[in-house]
Amino acid sequence: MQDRKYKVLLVNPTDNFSKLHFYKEKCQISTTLSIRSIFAVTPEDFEVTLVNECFEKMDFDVDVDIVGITGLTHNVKIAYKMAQEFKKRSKTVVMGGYHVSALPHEAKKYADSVVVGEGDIVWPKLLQDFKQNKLKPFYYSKTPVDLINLPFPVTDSFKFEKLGNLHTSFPIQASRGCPNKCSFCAITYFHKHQVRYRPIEKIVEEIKLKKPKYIFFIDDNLTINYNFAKELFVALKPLNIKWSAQCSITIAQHPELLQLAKQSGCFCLYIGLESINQESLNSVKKGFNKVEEYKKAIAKINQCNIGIVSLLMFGFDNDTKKIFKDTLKFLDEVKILHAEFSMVIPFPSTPLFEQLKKGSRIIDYDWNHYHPGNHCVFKPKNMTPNELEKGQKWLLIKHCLPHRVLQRIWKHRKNNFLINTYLIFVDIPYVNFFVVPFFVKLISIKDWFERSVAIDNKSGLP
Ligand code: B12
Ligand code: SF4
Repeated sequence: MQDRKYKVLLVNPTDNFSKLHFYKEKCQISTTLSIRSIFAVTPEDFEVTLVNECFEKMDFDVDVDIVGITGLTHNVKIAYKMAQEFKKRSKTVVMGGYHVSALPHEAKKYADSVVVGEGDIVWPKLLQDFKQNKLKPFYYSKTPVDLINLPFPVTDSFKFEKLGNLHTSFPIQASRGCPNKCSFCAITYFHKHQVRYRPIEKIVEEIKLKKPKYIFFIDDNLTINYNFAKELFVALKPLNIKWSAQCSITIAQHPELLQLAKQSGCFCLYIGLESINQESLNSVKKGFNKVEEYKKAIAKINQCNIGIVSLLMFGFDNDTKKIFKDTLKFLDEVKILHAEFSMVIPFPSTPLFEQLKKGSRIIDYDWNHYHPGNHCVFKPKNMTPNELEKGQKWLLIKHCLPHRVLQRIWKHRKNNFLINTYLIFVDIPYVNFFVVPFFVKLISIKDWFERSVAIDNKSGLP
């Protein structure tokens, strides 16, 4: 075994949306902890560089021994292309993350080794094997990783990045996994319904150490365990932070928890309403969302002065073309800050993917198209793919028309006016590209321009 320091490069590849200069996309992608967590468990005899390709031009000729690349389904082709470029230069390439864990044999065509599942325990082993020239083609994370002793993710190593402000909130993970079985959700196969929690004192210690002002809890469902959530919110109170998180609408059934959330600094919740059609929800095993209770639940959350961004999907088997108009009407009636729309996407290995594949209903296996905004990749039951694409675009345009935007700002005028106005605007396509970078003073105009040019000139991408 040699005793020199080996060099590892860990890369977060860009995606086709970020390439369009949507500033929000780029900044938000910074909130991922995937390779930051891998960095944290890398043994000290390896020197690590992180690259977030959304912001930095990838230098394929960089002097490294081994490259680790993450990726989601919609950007995995970019990740594969990147792996090929590194392999051409005789670098050892390892891939990990949701998509390659679902389809490890597909990824193996591009990488020397593929990590299936969580990387925290297997990555150090893989690196030792690499040093001894014994790299295996696949590494499987067989048991769910215990979060108790995990080191804090490395959060200060991407260039061009200022985490912890409103726009690029500081990512913290309090738990992993979700016990629910929604058939479209990639968490279901990846974490196999096993939920694990970090010790609350460690979360507090991390916040005290890194001192962020704004935090985004990247958990899939922060309030799935009410006792844990309560304890967490109590512990957050003295820290004087502002935070947002993803959770389920069922939080509204727990007024005490909502109050604690607000008192501990919660300003916004991202809630997967998914659909206003109960039959659709039932069909994808999300029947615990009760449409008839939505309005009351939203009102209760708003009463606590917490803003809601609701996530909605279209194209379920019980959806007809009427769903778009019905959803617009619903959104006009309720007080939410903003809604994000997505066509149903069957991510590989989810029960939904298997079901649609079995019924020969998947019409497009180009992973570039597995992004919510653009393409319908399957045959919906009650409309054509084209009608689904058009319907979702129609809804997005209607939802973002100036009078509706102003109405939403007006409805939220009494609470967190600036933050809410910002959150509403930032989700409007193009606004975030032109206005946000200067508004949040993330970067100077000169830096912003140079970054855009750097991204345009990026080489080696499909
Ligand atoms: C933060 C987050 C975001 C952020 C940042 C996105 C980004 N690109 O990184 C925002 C809010 C922008 C976002 C948006 C979207 N997201 Co998102 N997001 C997450 C979330 C909640 C946390 C990610 C994270 O940091 N996890 C913590 C880290 C530690 O876990 P991890 O990523 O699994 O990494 C571990 C292993 O996978 C492995 N690993 C990962 N990479 C590598 C690399 C190497 C080399 C190795 C060895 C190991 C390894 O080791 C790590 C440590 O154990 C996940 C769900 C989740 N809980 O993970 C969804 C998730 C990743 N998102 C998902 C989706 C679908 C989206 C959207 C398409 C949704 C939409 N409707 O718009 C968009 C896409 C935006 C974009 N352009 O990327 C899906 C992805 C499914 C898939 N097959 O691709 C997930 C899994 C959610 C879900 N329930 O299905 N998201
Ligand atoms: S969609 Fe939300 S509630 Fe359903 S399994 Fe995924 S994380 Fe859990």
